Amino acid sequence: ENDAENDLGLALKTRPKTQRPPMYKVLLLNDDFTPMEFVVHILERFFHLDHAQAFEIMLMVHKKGLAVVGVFSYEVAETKVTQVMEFSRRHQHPLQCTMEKE
Ligand code: TYC
Repeated sequence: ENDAENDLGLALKTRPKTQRPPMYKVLLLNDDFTPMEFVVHILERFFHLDHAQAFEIMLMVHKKGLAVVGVFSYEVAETKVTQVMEFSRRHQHPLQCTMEKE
């Protein structure tokens, strides 16, 4: 904490602005073609979710159109997006993964 003084000479307590790095949501988007089991596999492999959590998030995306998979620093979020996009492309699935500032 910092002490400050206003122009009446009164000591004030002010909070120093602690800068936290911005965090990024990683979003998974629904499509009509990617198999459900493939999405579950992606969530287990790249987001370290157990099978039940992975299945739950996959179903949420399937029903709602998209879901937040996790919240990460910029670098980690970007790595996850790249991993998902490359792995999906390599298996010829149109799965889309994006990131968004929180
Ligand atoms: N909608 C897909 C299907 O019915 C499953 C799916 C779920 C696809 C989540 C993408 O991010 C996704 N096979």
